[in-house]
Amino acid sequence: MDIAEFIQQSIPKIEKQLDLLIPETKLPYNKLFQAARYSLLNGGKRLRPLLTLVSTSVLKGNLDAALIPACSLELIHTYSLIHDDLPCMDNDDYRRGKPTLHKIYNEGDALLAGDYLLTKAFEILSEAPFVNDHQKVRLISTLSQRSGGSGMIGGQVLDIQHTGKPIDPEILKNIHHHKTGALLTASLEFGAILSNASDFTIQVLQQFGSQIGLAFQIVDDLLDVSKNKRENASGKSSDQINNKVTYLSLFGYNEAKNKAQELLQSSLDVLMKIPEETSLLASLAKLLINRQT
Ligand code: GRG
Repeated sequence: MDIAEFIQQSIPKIEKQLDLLIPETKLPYNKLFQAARYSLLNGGKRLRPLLTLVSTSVLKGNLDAALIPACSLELIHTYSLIHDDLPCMDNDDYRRGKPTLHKIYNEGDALLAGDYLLTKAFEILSEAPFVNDHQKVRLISTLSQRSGGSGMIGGQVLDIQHTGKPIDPEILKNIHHHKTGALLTASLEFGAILSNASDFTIQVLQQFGSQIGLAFQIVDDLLDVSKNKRENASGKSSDQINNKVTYLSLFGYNEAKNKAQELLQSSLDVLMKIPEETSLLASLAKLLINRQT
């Protein structure tokens, strides 16, 4: 099976599972679930669940067991986007072409929907079918580290700390290593944990994740600017409005593009260190880094 077929088969399963995980209720506070669904079922690329399913498949793990853990990553990702869009952070009005959650509801409801998705992610991991207790503990530990203070949240704090100030490439790399790379790395590690892979394989996937995480962020910076040139009257991206240093502002278009390609190439080299047939993962990395939208 090639990556296009794999994605075509996997996306409907991920979408269906996400829909089932957060149903509407008859509770008097049903708006919590409606708000969470508004952001969760809103057309993301589902990249993190896909990375888990592809890494599980490459390492010959059980794909049925991987589905709920894969979705837990999307819950965390969605919470981070909701909180990142809030007025106290990036103050964004639109996400994926639609009004952000706090614009439809209000700040308090959006904050709580994010909190709910965050806690729900760990709830579903602790109850995941076909996953043994040892694997559950490793998944929970990995997700809390990668999304917490030593990962995504740490990266967000570092980002805010440096907003509006000149920063050098090493600091920018460190911000995105934490903010973007950590959750992508967790997605790959999930596949390894579910497949009982060796520590060596996990280390290789961590290196691969870190490199594609940075390359993905560079491409996101480049696409963000071209998208905003087309869609905004100001032609400015949220990063530009918020006075944030990006790979584009630091290196310029051509050098940033070259950097993404260099990182992609070194990620593919790293992948060759494990004996398994990894072409599905390599193809997904190429798709991500060469995407145009
Ligand atoms: C608020 C705790 C907290 C963390 C925020 C992830 C994050 C940290 C902020 C989101 C903004 C941002 C630019 C993050 C970098 C990661 C990134 C490129 C996110 C977009 O991910 P995609 O492209 O999004 O996978 P879709 O819409 O496809 O789900």
